[in-house]
Amino acid sequence: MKYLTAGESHGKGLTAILEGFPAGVRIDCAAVDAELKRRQLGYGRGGRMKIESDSAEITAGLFGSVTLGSPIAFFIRNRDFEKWQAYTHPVSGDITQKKLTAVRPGHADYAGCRKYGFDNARPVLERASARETAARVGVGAFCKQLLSALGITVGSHVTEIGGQKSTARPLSAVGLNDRSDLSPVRCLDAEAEKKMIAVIDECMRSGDTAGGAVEILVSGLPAGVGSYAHYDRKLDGILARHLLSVQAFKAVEFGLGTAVAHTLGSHVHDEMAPSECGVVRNTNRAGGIEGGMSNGENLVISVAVKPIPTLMQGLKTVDIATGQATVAHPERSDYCAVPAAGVVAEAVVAYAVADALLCVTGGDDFDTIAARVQEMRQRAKVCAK
Ligand code: EPS
Repeated sequence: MKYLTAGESHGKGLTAILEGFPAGVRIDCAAVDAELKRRQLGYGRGGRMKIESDSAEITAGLFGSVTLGSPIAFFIRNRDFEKWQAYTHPVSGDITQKKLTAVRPGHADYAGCRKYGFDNARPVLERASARETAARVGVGAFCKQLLSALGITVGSHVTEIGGQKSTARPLSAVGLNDRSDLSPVRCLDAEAEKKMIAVIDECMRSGDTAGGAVEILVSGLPAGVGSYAHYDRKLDGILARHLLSVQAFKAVEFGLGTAVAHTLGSHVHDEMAPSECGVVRNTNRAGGIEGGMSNGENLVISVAVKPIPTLMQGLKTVDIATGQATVAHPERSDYCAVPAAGVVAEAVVAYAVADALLCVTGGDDFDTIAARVQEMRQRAKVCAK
């Protein structure tokens, strides 16, 4: 599969095209919108989320809610466009009337201006904005439904905000979002949740921002997705590439992650024992991936999210119009988007896992793919005999 997104944060809206999605998948279109709504929630968002009410207008690739195997296209309208169209209308807008030259450290503003020769960071930030992640969540929502029909579930929860850590480590993705979505910061640890909210409150008072970390679980994925045989088919490499392409995602870990650097092998690798249904393990420190392939355990992926670079208190910078020292432009933004980042990460993981799975199964239609997934599951059992 492949997908494209287009759209500026305050332009008309976001367009996505998902190509290579199999035929014969019945899509619950309300569930696509429900995913978009989940991304809009979370404590610490700014005023924009009160303006938007994201919904995907599906324009191609389905008849009667069933996929055709043709490219799927959808559009998510930006309500804020009404206030911005004098500047951002694709035909008549004049973006020179909305200049931003006090570039924000940590944002794409400066490098983007240098790259494209702009004297105004608006065209850069309009596209670099995390608004684009709404389109990715839409794409991921289709992939989640394909995976779900194959018995594969993706879920997430927040493990850290502003240095406050959750101790919860769920054992399955099944039912995970039902619990994490109940929390305003999508955290399963009630004590940590209070402290995370307090950190965000402090950011709102002081004009600062908070980053954090999210954990994504995938349950039900059969062994053998990805490959040890060539670098570009390794599942961990594929997942890392997709996750690190998301705005503000700065690090990706699988299982024990960076702790492998200071842990001996006897406490890193997951010992195996025979069982009726193949192999059992008491630990999953590998996070479900060995040799670039799923090994039949849950995928356990952690992502570090940086604090948003738009600070109300402003950081020291240079005005690219004058070359003079100044303070970065403070404007409406989020104080913390880590809860939403979990929803985005789920979507990106769902796409990457679905794509890697289709590479292994082949097949253009759902029934062919489902039969192949069934064979992959059977093979793990047969090996044990
Ligand atoms: C963003 C700045 C804020 C966020 C936005 C990402 O938007 P605005 O400038 O309109 O206040 O709310 O995120 C979204 C709009 C969204 O849908 O997630 C940025 O600069 O990246």
